[in-house]
Amino acid sequence: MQLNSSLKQSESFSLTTEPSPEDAEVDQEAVELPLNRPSLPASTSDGVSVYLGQRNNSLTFQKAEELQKTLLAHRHERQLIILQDFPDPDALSCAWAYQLIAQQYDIKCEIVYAGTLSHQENIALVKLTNLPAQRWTPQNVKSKDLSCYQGFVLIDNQGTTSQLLNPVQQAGMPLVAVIDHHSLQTELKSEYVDVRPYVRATATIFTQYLQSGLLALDSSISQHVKCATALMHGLRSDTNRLMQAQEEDFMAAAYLSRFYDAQLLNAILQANRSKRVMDVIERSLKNRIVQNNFSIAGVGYLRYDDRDAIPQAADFLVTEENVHTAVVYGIVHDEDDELEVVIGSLRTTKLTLDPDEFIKEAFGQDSTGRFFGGGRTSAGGFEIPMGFLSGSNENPAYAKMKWEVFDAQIKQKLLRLVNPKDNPIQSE
Ligand SMILES: [Mn+2]
Repeated sequence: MQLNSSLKQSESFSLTTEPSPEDAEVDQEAVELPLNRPSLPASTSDGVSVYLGQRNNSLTFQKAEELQKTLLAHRHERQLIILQDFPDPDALSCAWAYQLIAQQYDIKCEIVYAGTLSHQENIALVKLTNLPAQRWTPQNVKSKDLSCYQGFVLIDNQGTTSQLLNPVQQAGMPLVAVIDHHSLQTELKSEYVDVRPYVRATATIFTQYLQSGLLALDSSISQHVKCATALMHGLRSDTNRLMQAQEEDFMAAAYLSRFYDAQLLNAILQANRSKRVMDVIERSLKNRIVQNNFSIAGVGYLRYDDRDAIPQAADFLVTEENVHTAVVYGIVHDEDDELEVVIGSLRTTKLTLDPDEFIKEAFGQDSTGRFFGGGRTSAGGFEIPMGFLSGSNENPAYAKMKWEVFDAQIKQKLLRLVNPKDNPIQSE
């Protein structure tokens, strides 16, 4: 066992024997987690040596160690893990991994999101693995006693895509950790920050934490196997089934392959598309315009629960020959609140196109300086609130006019960048 000497013993970081499973159940007073130093021919409990990519092994170790210190400082607390409103497999699996890591420090975490799980694969993931995520709408968060949480954590997002950020900040809850792979969105005051935009999936970062020893996966514990399967799913779905994976992601997948349940993953991936998703894809095909290898499609109005059809339609449109980038958008409406928001997704296979830069350039910022969207490698998204223009769609002429105005404005903003004449992004 190796322990970094810089860790103070006073932090009760005792290196005694492993706790028995029963002890672990009752109380995890003492946390005994030797971190695996990657620079040494580190060995995990099962005696298999750990290899992390040369470039990042010291960073990973340093980050794992820092996270451990943060968790130690917050023992016996309760934390909220806040995900984006429409959490994807990467976010869900990493939140679960964080929860399991934190449990060892007697930190109780609840995983919450404000929107819906609308992608059939996400629903299957949550159901088949019993993933402990809960929906907290902006309405019912008001009835929650937020004072019982001593901190919150943002995973696979930086708060810009969650409606829960405001209520939680207003309650004065401190931000304990941000762990993400999207480009830095805003300066966040967080005790622990691990934002690595060059990593393809947050699941890769979390797998590296596990490899560093923050949680020793055990194939005989069903929850560990399910969490490893979820992480594998998150990693695959954020790397286009590993097509865009890089060395670090492959190394992470290789490590997870020792623990994950291939049959379970297969069952999750077997989830079929709903008829409504098929309808949105059909609309996107019908409405698309293709210019300079960009495919752009507005799909009109869609229900809140079908919101995830938009990225799925973008995934589909980008597969057309001569298309390298697809943007699909629509007006998503929440029938209860008469709230409407334009939601869009971008998918690209063009290596030189940075979705974060493209979306920020296309749509700019709102009056408070907040960008309407952003992205990561190969994918991005945006949300434009419709404010005063929301609702009143029972008047079909008004609804039609409203869609046409938004459709035209979004197209203008996108085509300004797609058009090679004054396009700063397109190189060839
Ligand atoms: Mn992600």
